[in-house]
Amino acid sequence: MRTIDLRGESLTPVGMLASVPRAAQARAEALAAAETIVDDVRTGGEVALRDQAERFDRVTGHAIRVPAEHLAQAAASVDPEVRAALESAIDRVRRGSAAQVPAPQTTEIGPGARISQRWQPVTRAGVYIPGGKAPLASSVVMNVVPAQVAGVTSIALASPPQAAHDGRVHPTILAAAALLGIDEVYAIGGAGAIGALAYGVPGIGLDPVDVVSGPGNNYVASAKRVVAGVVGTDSEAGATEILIVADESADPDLVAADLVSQAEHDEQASAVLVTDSAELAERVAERVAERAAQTRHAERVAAALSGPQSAIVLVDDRAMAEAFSNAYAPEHLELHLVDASAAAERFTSAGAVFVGDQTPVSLGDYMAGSNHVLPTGGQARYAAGLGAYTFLRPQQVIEYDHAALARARAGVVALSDAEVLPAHGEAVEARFAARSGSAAAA
Ligand code: HSO
Ligand code: ZN
Repeated sequence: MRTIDLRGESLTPVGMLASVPRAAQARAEALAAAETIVDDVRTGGEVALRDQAERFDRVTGHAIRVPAEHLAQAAASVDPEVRAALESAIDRVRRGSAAQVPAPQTTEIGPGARISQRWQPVTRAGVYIPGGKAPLASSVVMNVVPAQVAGVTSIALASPPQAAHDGRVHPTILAAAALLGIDEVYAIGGAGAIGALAYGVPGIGLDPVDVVSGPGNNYVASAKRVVAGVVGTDSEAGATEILIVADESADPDLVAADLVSQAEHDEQASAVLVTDSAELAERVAERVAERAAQTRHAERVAAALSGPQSAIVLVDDRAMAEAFSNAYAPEHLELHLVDASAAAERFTSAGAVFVGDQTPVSLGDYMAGSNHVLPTGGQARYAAGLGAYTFLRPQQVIEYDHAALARARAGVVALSDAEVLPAHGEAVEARFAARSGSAAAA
């Protein structure tokens, strides 16, 4: 991992970002390809899905709608320890997501004038679970549980058919779905799956959904951009990122372990340490090299850590570390600081914040009870991770009685006249006019 010394530099947020640029994504190309794939599914239905499965997943003749017995088999044969871990994760994420459903609230604007704020679940959700480098069964939990907690009653899940599993969805993904009570599962992968969920596939009984969520590669993220506007989508979860802010009190080995843990996902993953301690920087660099050499996915980790998107960044002080982190807006932020709990509130831009050295990101990936589908690429500046709110629509319900309307009457008429939209004012006046033949006139 290279070290960048920013000490003594007075950089703007843009300048800081330029020193550790995220891995470039060939976005235009992926967007064009995703557009074609989604369009083929929309117009070609099952035939297009089978063609894509053959081209991209090397699978033919498979069951696209996963039969109930495949789900039952997967649930029965999953390793008992994995099953117990999934059950525990489901319980923790369910409890962690409950706070994401706001209670309805009624505001009295005046006597007889009420506005109620309610949070309405969407009718139907579609979740996508990738099957690429690693079959992420935990992502099934992270997508489905918030939808269920939000109150969504119809949930469809799509995941690629796997050549290594007879064209079935990966068995651990099926087991997780079964444990969550999901019985509508489709063996469809990539951008085509996003199109299928958004537009539906009548030939196989797949009805369109209202919201599509879930992580995926560049093509999946691009497909979500293609269908945005037709359906709601969650924010983009691209290549994993970890940014650790540490001071001299930090344990270099724990910092190194956490950097390597997220580099394990992807050659494009970003692992960044920001510290004001030159000594810690040196020791972390040593420990990273040792751990990276020994780890199972050593090649992938080496690629991620040696890329321009990963670095150890030396800063002057805590204020500069905060400025860097807030500008970077990492997917995951870890604070290894002597006063981590108190400091956390100053780090305002991150998908999720992991406080103290006993709270590694990999805890959050599986068992913390938080969600691991988080905004990447700096989108944490404005976007949230996946949560129950992804599947909720805030709505206002307005109710006035006649006397309350009377008190707002003049205001409506004045503004409607000012906007030269007199029929607006007339609609209010109609409530106060004596009408021939009406009860009011009698
Ligand atoms: N760290 C990943 C999520 C994940 N890790 C799933 C393991 N399984 C993206 O935040
Ligand atoms: Zn992870």
